Order: sequence, then structure tokens, then C-alpha cells
Amino acid sequence: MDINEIKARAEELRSQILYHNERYYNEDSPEISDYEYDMMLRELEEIEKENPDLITPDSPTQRVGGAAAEKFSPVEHKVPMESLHDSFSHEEIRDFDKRVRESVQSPEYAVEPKIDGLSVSAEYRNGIFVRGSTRGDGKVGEDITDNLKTIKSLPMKLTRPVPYLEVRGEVYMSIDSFEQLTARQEENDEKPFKNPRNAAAGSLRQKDSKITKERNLDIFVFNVQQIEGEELTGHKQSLEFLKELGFTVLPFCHVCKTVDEVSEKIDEIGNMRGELPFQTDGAVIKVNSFAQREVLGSTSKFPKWAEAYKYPPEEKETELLDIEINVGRTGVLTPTAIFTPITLAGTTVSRATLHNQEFISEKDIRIGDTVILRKAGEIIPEVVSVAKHRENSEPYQIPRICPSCGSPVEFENGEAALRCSNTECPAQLMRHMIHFVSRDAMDIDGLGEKVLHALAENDLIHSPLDLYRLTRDDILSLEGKKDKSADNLISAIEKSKSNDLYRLVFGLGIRHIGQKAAKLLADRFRTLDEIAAASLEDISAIEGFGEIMAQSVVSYFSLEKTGELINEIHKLGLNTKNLTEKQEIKENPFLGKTVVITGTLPTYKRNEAAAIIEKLGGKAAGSVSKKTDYVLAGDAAGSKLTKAQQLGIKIIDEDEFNKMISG
Ligand code: 0OX
Repeated sequence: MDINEIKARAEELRSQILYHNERYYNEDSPEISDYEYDMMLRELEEIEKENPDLITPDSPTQRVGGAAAEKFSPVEHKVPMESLHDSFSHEEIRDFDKRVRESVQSPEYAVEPKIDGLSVSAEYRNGIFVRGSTRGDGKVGEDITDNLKTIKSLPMKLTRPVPYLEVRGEVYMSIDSFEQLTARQEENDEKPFKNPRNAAAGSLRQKDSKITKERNLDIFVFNVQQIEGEELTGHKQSLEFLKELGFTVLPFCHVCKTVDEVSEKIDEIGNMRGELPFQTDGAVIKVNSFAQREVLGSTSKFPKWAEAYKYPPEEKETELLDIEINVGRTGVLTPTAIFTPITLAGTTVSRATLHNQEFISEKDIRIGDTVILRKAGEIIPEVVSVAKHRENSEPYQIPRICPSCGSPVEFENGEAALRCSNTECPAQLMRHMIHFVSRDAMDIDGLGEKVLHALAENDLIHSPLDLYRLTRDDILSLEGKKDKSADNLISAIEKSKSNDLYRLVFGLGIRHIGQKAAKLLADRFRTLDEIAAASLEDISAIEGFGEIMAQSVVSYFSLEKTGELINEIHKLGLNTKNLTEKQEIKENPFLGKTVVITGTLPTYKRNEAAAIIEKLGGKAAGSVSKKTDYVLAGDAAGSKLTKAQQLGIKIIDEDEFNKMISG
């Protein structure tokens, strides 16, 4: 790869990792496995190691972990809750051992499973639990005392009144509890969590600890962070001490003298993983002696006396029984593999997405094949490859006819996806409605897939807006709907009319517009009508908006059908205004001004300068017009600068820009 390709790859990895961070940390809804995430992060770290000038301050490699969220009050960790450096091979464990032996003699290692949960701290005074907090970024976490009190395996009173003790442990949800929770959520038409870890995270971050209690969380305690009145000398000894005090400690911890023994124990734990009642994503290797840990110390991010070993995803063979084709919200046909159920990483799986025709053809996946599946310690299974074709099997082609409406399907603009050409396709409409009512969109309680299907089958709805025309009697006509649930549904639908604008914009299902982009549109234009009237230039100028996204918004709002839809939205009385007050911005030279940035600036990237302007209440626009207040020009500024000069617009360089923002 030449340097430009490397740079582009680093940028791509960075933006993908940031996207997946948001799904993982803030939405508890990851789209990829931890293993895939780790691999991306590692590739980026390697690129940055070899090309340090490509490191950006916002690179995900520069962060220590999930930042403390704002919902709970902050708790400062007197002893930092450090994270672990990851290894993916025995070779790397040997390197770790070599590094350790450079500083200490004859180290003993404790090898234990790495529980896939959330690290927390629990503090005790005179043997009584007084405070619990999340790890946060390792220095500051969130106060989750009430939520930790709901965990039965965490003692509220220790067997001895130790004057002060802070322990660290991993809160997790057992596979059993996770499966029960998923079943309950599906029953109630709620979106289930993707895996036990996310379920544990979502449950621990609840403001209402009654919900946390229902989720049945557990904890394994594995470290003494601080203690008064007791001398501890090693890890194994401290686990025994913790057990005596009434804690549930990690179920296995083997002390090893050699690195070969460490590798053996890592494999032993690895072989056990499938049978354990909780999820593990690796093993942790720790120097046992606390005195030796002191000598080894820490880097800026990790202790030098510990290392995580991440197992490669578990793989298993099964038979591909069929390929099911589903039609998505935008008409895309998605093939799903249906296979003989198998147990993978602790849960039973029988389906996996096959993405598109390209994926199927590249791997030459055929019905009847023996395929290799993996689950990367997660709940989302994937087909890795074909182990064996069935005799006389044929390459699989997705039918070129929509399975829902029989219309022809086409590849669109060189995309890998096949799309149904019928915009009125019932399957598309259904997926569109499911999206419209979903948690991130209009968030209508009690309106899940089952009810929507029943309403559609009874001809009561054909589009999302039909929901606002439903009567109590319509709902009562559905099987199993009683007075109370009909009233609840009607009031939930009514309530959604006053949702904030971004929910409606996201719910419209504009291609390439996720919730974040919908928020940006709502923040920038404030009303639905303003968004609909916005030009391509204005939309493209929003920080965080790419060309494809902006084009998609303009195309969507230029459709006659959309115009009719907006009229209906107004008639039905849905809120179309941004209800979130714009933050008061202090008086400054950019407040309310339109700025065009052109050319290469000495230190800022164009989008960085645009972000500063937007933050100060200005607008960064794409082209120069009479409405432009300033042009911020860098090197090789072309026609925009010329036009600005012709129009007599004030031109500033980066120095002046800096003075204006600071002054
Ligand atoms: C786990 C686990 C996590 C102590 C110092 C750095 C990491 N998830 O099971 N962390 C640690 O150790 C800390 N041990 C574990 N077993």
C-alpha cells in the first residue's frame, strides 16, 4: 500500500471504530462481534505505530475505554481501574513473559477466565457495602450503588468488619438469564439485547433499579483495589481472602510457574468455555506476587503485570437446510441461512445472515452444504466458509422476483444488494412500519411486529401514518386485545405525536439517514418544512454529513409522494419542530454568521474548522454567495476565493480565524 492508501485505510478504520463504539457503549446494540472490533482496532494501532504522523487526537486508539456517561453522579477512582492489553496468540503471551522476566525473577502467574461483563468497584466500610461504581474511563466512573444492591451474589455485609475495602469485579448476565430475558422481550415485542454483555450493560445503567433487579445480574469479584487493616501479598491469596469475606470470586484461578504451563491453562479454559453458564471472551494472565507487580508498574494505559488472551471465535460445522429471503425497509432482499441448530458459545443458533448475492457467490454457499459457523463470543452467528458441498448441488442464486409481491428485483447502481422495484411492496411497507414505531424512531410502546402484522392483515394500516387514524374499536377488533390494552395503545400512539423532530425524521426511513444524522438535520434546520426545503449545499455543509447522505435527503424530499406525506403529517397533528432548545451561545464574531472554508488550512482540517464555527453558532456553508459573511481561505484556494473577492466578502486566514475564536 502506498502512503495515501494507508492514510485512507486508517481513516476508514477510525470512522468504523467510532461508529461501532457508539453502537456498543451508548446504544448497547453492537452490530459486529468483539473479535472483529478488536481486529480493526489492532490494525489501526499497527498502522499508527508504523506511521506516527497519522495519529489524530480523536483516534480511538488514544482513548482508554468507555467514557463516563452523564446519567449518574461521578465517582473518582482513587486506585485507577486499569484495562488489559490484549493478546491473540500464544506467541504474544511468550513476549509478555519475556518482558516480565526482564524486570522480575521467577514470576508466578495466575491464569483465570476473562468474564465478558462490566467491571465495577464496590466499597465497604466496617464490612457494610457503601458505594458501587462503574469503571467509566478508569479514572472516573458512575455511581450505581442502588443498582449493585440488587445483585444477590454481591454481599451487603461482609463476614468480618474490615475497616475499609474496595474490590473490583465483573458484573455479568448468565446465559440462562439472558435467554429468559430475550424470551420475555420478544413476547412483549421489545427489541432484545444482542448478547449477555450488552444486556448486563443496559441493565446496570438503568435509572430505575427495579428493572436492574428483574434482570438477575451476577458478579465475580477478582481484585482488592484498596484495603485497611489487612496485609495481602498475592493474587491467589487475595481471592481466598475475598471468598472468606463472602464474595463470589472467579471460579478458576491456576497458579503457574512457566509460560508453557500458562499456555496449557489458557487452552484448558478455552476448551471449557462452551460449557460454562456465563460468557467469557478470553483468559487473564496476572503476575501473582504484589511485590513483583509494584516493580513492574504500568504503562499509560495498562498494568505491565497482566495480559488478556482473547480466544479466536469458536467454529462449528452444521448443515445448511435452506436460504430464506426477506425484504427490508428499503426493498433490499436479504438472504438468511437456516441450518440444523447447534450450540455455539453457549447459545443455540439456527439462522445467520448471508448478506447478499456477492457473499453467497464468493463463498459458493449452496443449499445442503456443510458450512462452518462461528460466533466470535457474541450472539450474531456468521457463515465462515463451506466445508463440503452436497452431492449434485448447484450454485445458489437469489431469485430475481420479490418473495413478497412478485415484482422484479434489480441490482441498483452497482450495489451488491438486490432491491424490489415495487415501492408499494407489502413486505417493504411492513418493515418500514416496524422501523417507524421502533425505540430509536417514534418509540411507540406496545406496537411491535406482532401487533403491526395483525393490524395489516386486518387491512387497518397500509402506511405508518395510518396508525394515527386507528380507533379504539379498530384495535379491539384484533384477537386478544382487551379494553385496557386498546386504551394503552391509543394513548401511546397519541403520545408519539409530540415526539421531538429527530424521531420523526429518523422514522421516515430516508436511506443512509440514521438517528445521528436525523438529529443533525433537526438541529440544523429546526423544522420538518425547513429540512424539506434545504438545498444540497446547505445539507452537505453539516459537519458529519457525507455527499451520499446529503444527496439522499434531497432526493427523498423532492419526491411528490414525500410532499403529500408532509401535508398528512401536518394534518394529523404530529410535531414537526425541534423541541430541544438551542443552547445559548455567548456573543462571538461567528454567532449567526455564514462562513465558507476553502483551500488547505495550515493546521485545521476543513471539517474541524467547520465544527468550531457551528459550535460558536455560525454556519459553515459550501458555496460563496451574497449571504456569506466570511471566507476562511487556506493554500490553493480557487474559485471560491475569487468569487468572494468579486463580491467584496471579508476574507480571513487561519491566524485571524484563531484570533476571532479566542477573542
Ligand atoms: C475479567 C477480568 C477483568 C486487574 C488489573 C487490570 C485488569 N473480565 O474477568 N480484569 C481483570 O483484572 C484487572 N481480571 C479479570 N479476570
